[in-house]
Amino acid sequence: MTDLTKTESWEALQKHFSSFEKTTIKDLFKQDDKRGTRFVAKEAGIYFDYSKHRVSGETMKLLFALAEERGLEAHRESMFTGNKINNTENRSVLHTALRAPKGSAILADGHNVVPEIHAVLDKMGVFARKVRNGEWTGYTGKPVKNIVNIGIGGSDLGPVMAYEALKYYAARNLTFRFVSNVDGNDFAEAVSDLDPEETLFIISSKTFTTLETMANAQAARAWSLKKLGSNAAVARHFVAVSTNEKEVVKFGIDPLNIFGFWDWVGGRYSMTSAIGLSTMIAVGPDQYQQMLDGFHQMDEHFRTTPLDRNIPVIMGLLGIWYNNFFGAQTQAVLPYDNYLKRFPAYLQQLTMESNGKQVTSEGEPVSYQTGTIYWGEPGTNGQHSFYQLIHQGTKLIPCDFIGFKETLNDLPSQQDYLIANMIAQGEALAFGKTADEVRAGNVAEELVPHKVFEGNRPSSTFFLDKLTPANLGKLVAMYEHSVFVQGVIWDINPFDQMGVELGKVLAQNIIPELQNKSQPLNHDSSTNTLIGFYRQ
Ligand code: G6Q
Repeated sequence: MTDLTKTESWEALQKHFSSFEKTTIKDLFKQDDKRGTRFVAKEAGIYFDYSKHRVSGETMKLLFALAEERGLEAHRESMFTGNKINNTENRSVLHTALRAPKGSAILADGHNVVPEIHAVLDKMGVFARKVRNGEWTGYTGKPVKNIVNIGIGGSDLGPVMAYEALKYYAARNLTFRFVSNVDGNDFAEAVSDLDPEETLFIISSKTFTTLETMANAQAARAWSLKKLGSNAAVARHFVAVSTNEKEVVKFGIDPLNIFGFWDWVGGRYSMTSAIGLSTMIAVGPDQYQQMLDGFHQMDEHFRTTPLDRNIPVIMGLLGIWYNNFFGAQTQAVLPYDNYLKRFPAYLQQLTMESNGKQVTSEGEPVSYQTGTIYWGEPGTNGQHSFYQLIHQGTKLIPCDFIGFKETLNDLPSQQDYLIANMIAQGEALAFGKTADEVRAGNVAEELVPHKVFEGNRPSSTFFLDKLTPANLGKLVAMYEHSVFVQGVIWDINPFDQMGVELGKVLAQNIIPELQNKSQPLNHDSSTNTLIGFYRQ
């Protein structure tokens, strides 16, 4: 692919940027009093207001031209039709097939994957129903009441986020816990008040070799068997979500209780695979299906809607505009819904593991910035901590506000306070408060500069009806596809994660050095000293 910075549309954007850079959001609203209704996309049940961005109609036109020049539409089709776009691992990327309706046909290596996806979904459904209605009993005959998902990274963040997001819809007679960290304290706290007779472990690991997950699975097995006695209990208290049947069976899990998936599902794209088993048990197969339908609706929107109304495309391109032209380093995600408290953490992996890449798909060093840093917390909590820097600091931080018109719990006045705050933040960031406006409030002159808000700080607002399983699916898919859009523009592979490997390998070297104090150390002087400190 042509170097991004040498493309015609990039050069046009650069030229446009130098004349446009100083235009403020206030100017843009003055120039066009309909901006607040024109820079809006209403698609797939999402109201997406991007009017408070530092873009004109011309900017958007040039950004869409960039997407076209980089072949976004063809790449998108390649992903949806199972081409091996994960070139470094020679794999298709078919998380969108996981939510395709029964009866559709999507080929990977010439083979329709949809029937096997639905076979796993049906199997998950049967199992989830048994657990939910108390039919799935433990080794001593007691119904299972506690579900502990053990997994890490992509085998943890989606399940935790979805459980928290959909807690309102979850079976309240069941307890859900999530263990990920190799720090034994994570496991110990998760099970401290649980009874092994009533506890089911879901060992979620695509590879079934991940150090953290295997260590926690062994701890869970020892904890269970201490009370239950017999190895035969494992089959009633452990199920696995994995692609590695051989290792699962070695662990002692009944092959009938393996929920499989495929190598064309990347870890951080796996929450709609069998990795979602804990979510399905929590909300039930019907509501889980509604979540999948929401994902699919967004997939279809992304696949078929023209670029200029396509929400993930617009989001991805705005990200490029700030990252590569304004030099913004980070992007805040600020859900105004407490159920979405783990959503920013989930997005951190999705966005940063995908697009934190320093070479192009062909292995050439990139000559431009890639992967924006994503971070955030639910509003209004963040307003009382880090929003200060977003409003009056020296950094440009585009924000995503996410809100719902209806609240799930019946406290309507609090819902008004919540949404008023979300809307007010976008307004304050964009328009600020001038020195004259501050003075009009009879402020002592020496305090005026401290109370000025320069404004011109961009934000998107996403408004949905309410936090349903379907709407959660749409939101996740929307970010997945915006990550893809950016990967195409930057010509990087968002679907591998070589960067997490080195630390894992080095840790394997250090483990025996910690356990055997006489083993000589051949690291650098800092690493040697740290190991020595621990050994003492
Ligand atoms: C995600 C990454 C990574 C992965 C974990 C867990 O895209 O590949 O976060 O999900 O390392 O891997 P396993 O599921 O194989 O245990």
